[in-house]
Amino acid sequence: ATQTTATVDKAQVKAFKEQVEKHLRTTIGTSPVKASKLAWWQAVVATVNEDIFGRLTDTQQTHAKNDTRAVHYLSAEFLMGRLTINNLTNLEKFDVAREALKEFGLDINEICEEEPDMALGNGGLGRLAACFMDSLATCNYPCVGYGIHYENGLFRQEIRAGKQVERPDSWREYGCPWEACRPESVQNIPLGGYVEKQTAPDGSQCSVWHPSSMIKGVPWDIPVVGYRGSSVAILRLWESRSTEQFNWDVFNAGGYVDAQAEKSLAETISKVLYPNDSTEAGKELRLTQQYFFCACSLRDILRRYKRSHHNDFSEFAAKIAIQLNDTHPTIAIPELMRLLIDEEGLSYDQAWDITSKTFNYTNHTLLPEALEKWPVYIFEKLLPRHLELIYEINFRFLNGPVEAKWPGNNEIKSRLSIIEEGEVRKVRMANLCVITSEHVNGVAKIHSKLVKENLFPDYAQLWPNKFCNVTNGVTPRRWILSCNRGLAELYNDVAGKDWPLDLDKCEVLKKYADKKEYQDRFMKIKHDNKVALAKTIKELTGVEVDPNAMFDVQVKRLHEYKRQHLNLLYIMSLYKSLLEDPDQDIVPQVFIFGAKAAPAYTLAKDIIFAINAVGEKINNDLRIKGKLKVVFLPNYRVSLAEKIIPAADISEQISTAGYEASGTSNMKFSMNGALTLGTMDGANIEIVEQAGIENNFIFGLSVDEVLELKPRYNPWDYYNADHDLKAVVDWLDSDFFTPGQPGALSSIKTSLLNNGDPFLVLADFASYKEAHQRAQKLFKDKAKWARAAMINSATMGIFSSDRSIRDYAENIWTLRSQIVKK
Ligand code: 26Y
Repeated sequence: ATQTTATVDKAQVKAFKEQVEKHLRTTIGTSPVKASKLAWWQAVVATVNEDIFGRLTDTQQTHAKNDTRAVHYLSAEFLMGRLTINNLTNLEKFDVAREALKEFGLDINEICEEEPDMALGNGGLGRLAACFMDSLATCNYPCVGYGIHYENGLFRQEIRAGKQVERPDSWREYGCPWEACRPESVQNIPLGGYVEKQTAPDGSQCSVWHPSSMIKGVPWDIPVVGYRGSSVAILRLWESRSTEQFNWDVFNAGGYVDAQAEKSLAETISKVLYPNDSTEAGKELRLTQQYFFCACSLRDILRRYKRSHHNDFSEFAAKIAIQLNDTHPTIAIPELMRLLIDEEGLSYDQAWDITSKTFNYTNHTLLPEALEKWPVYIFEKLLPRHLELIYEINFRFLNGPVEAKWPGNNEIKSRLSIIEEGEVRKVRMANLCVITSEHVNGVAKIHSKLVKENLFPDYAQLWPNKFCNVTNGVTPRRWILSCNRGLAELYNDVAGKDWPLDLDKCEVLKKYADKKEYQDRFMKIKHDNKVALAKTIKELTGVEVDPNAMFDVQVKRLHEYKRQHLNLLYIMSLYKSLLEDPDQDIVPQVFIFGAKAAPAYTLAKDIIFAINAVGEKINNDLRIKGKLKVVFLPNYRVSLAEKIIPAADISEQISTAGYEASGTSNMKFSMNGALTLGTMDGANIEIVEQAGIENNFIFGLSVDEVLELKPRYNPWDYYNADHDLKAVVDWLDSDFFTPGQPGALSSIKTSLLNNGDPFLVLADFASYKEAHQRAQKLFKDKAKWARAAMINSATMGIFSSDRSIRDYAENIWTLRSQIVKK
C-alpha cells in the first residue's frame, strides 16, 4: 500500500489518533513513548473494531428480524491473510489511519507488517473462500462461513541450502485481536462407539448410537467487513477442546489420570492444517477434523433455525442453503440426516427430502488422487452411525433412480455406488455429494464441462440439469484497491470511485489505451511497484534485481501439473544461449518464483531445490552481465502475493491443459496489468476471451490435444528431436549447478524421461519457448506493451468475486441480498 494524494479530513484524523492513543493506554496497557510496533498495531485494530462490532450487530439483527434465507459456506480452509489494511480500506478509513499514524511518527505499512497472516488454507481453494466472504458481505447476502480454528496454519517455509524446511506457523501466538470467542454457542460432539439395533413395539428397527467420547467445539468469530461497511459477515471457526467426560470408558473405569492424559487427543483435532492439497493420505485425524467442524456447524445452524421455527422443519430447506467447498465437508450430509432422524425424530424420507434440497457441491479438481475416499474401517471406528446412513442412502439410490434408468446393469451400479469395492472398501465422498446435492458446479467453463463429461458422465445422464458452472473470481478490494493504490487512483480518475463495487466500470480504461499520457502513467505505476518489489527481493534473498528488467512471475503451490519445471527448463535454455553468445540483444529478465511443496511430495521439493541451485549459479555468473536473474521468494503467502502481483509484467499460468480447474492468481495478475503467458486451461481461456488472445502469450497443447496425445505419448521422441531440449534435460544430470554433487537434480530428468513425463512438459517445451520470444519482442515496444497491459487490466470485470457470488446466489442458492438497517 503506497501513498495516495487524496486529501484527508483533518477532524477524522484527529479522532482516529485519539482513539488509537486511548486504546494504546486502556486496552493494550502501554503508552506512545514505550509502545512496540506490535502494540501500535493492536491499538489500531482495537480502534477499527469499534466500528466493526456495531455494524456486525446491525447485520445480524436485520437478518434475524426478517427471518431471511441464508447461505452457509462450509470449508475446511479459509486463507484470509492479513485483515488490517483490508478492513481499513473497506471502511474507507485507510487514508485517515495513515495520516493519524504519520502524526505519531509511524508508517502504516510498517505497523501493518506486524500482523501475522491468517494462513488457514493451502492455496486456491482456501483463498477463494476468503474472497467469497468479502463478496458475500459486500453484496449484503445473509451468510455464515464455517471452518476450523487451526492452532497452526499452513507451515512457514524456510529455505536452507536451497531446500524447503517446514516450520510451524502459530498465527495467534500473541492473540488475534480480530477474533471473538463465543462461549454461549459451544457445541458437544459425539464420536466413536457402536450402534445398537433396537426393535420398536411396532416391529420396526431403529438404530441407537452409543458414542465412546465427546468433544467440545468452541466457536471463534471473525467479522468480515463488506466494502463501504455495507454489512459485516461472520466467519465462525471451531476449536476443539476436551469435555470433562471426553472418554467415558476410561473415566467410568476410575481412570481419572488416564482421562486427563487423553485430553490432548481431543485438543489435537484442531491443532494443525493438513498441508497437502492433492494426495489424500486417508488419515483418521483428518476425517475427525472434517466431521468435527461439520457437526458443530450443523448444530449451530439447527439451533438458530429452531429459535424461530421450533420443531417445525417444513421451512428448513427454504431458509437454509449449504455450500460444500469441495468434498472436505461431505460428512455434513449424513450428519444432517442423523440429526434430523435420531435427534429430531423425523422419518428417513422427511430427512432425505430436506437434506437433498439443502446441499450444493463445488468441485475444484479432476486429479484422481485428490478425490477423497475414506476406508470403511475408519468410518466403522469413528462414525458407525454415519456409515449406516451412507449405506442406506446408497441402497436407495442404486435400487431407485439407477435401477430405473439402467435395469439390471451392475457395471454402472458399481461405478455410481458410494462404496468402492476392493481389498479395502472405501466411501467415495464425491459420489455422496453428487447424489445428495441440488447443484454440482465446476469453477471455470472448461472445468465444469470436464466435470460433467469426464468425471461424472453417468450422473450427468441421470441428472443433466444438476451440473452447472460458476467461474471463480477474486475480490478487487484486496487485489487492486488495497494492494495497488497507484492503480486504484488511476481507476478513480478514469472510472469514478465506484469501480470496486462494479469492476466492469474499469473497461473505460480501454479508451485511453492508445494515449501516451495514460500509457506513461500506467507504466509508471507498474515501475513503482517493481521498485518496491526489488527492495523486498533484496531484503528476503540478498539478490539485486533491476526494476527495468521484465519481471516474469510464477507463484502458486508446487505441483507437477503446474509445471514449474517447464519454466525452469526454459530458464536453463536461455542461460545456455547467453553463455554461447553473451552479447546477444535480449530483454533483461528477472524470473520470480514463490511456491510451497507438500512436505511429503519429494519431487516437488526437488524442483524447489533445482530452482534455487540454478538461480544461485545464474545470479552469480558475471559472464551474462546481469541480463538474467532467478529468485525464489521463501514462504509465499497472501501478504507476499500482495507485494508480488502488482509488480509483475508476465504472469506464468502454464499448467498442462485440463489440469488446472480454474486458477485465481491468473485473474489477480491480469487485473494488475500483467500479460498472461499460459496454456488454454482453466480460467485462462476466459481471461483471453475478455482481454484478447493477441494481448497475451498463449502456447501449448489444448485440452483436446492433451487427451488425444496422452495415450501414445513418448517423451523420448521430443527429447531426441530437439537439441536444445536434450541439452538442458541432460544438464540436470551433471554437477554444473550443484558442484561436487552430481545427480542432485536428476530426479527431475527421471520423471520427465523414465517416468513418462505425465504432464507433457517436453511436448510443450518448444511452444513455450516460442511464446517467450513473442513476449520479449513485445516488451521492447514500450507503447504496445503498455496498451496490452492496460487492456488486460481494463477487461477483468467478470472476474470480480462479486460476479461469482451473484451467480451462486441467483442460480444455486436463490438468495436475495438484504439492506442492513442501522
Ligand atoms: C483432500 C485434500 C488433500 C485436499 C486439500 C486441499 C485437496 C485439495 C485441496 C485444495 C485444492 C485447491 O486449492 N484447488 C484449487 O482451487 C482453486 C479454486 O477453485 C482453483 O482455482 C484451482 O485451479 C484449484 O487447483
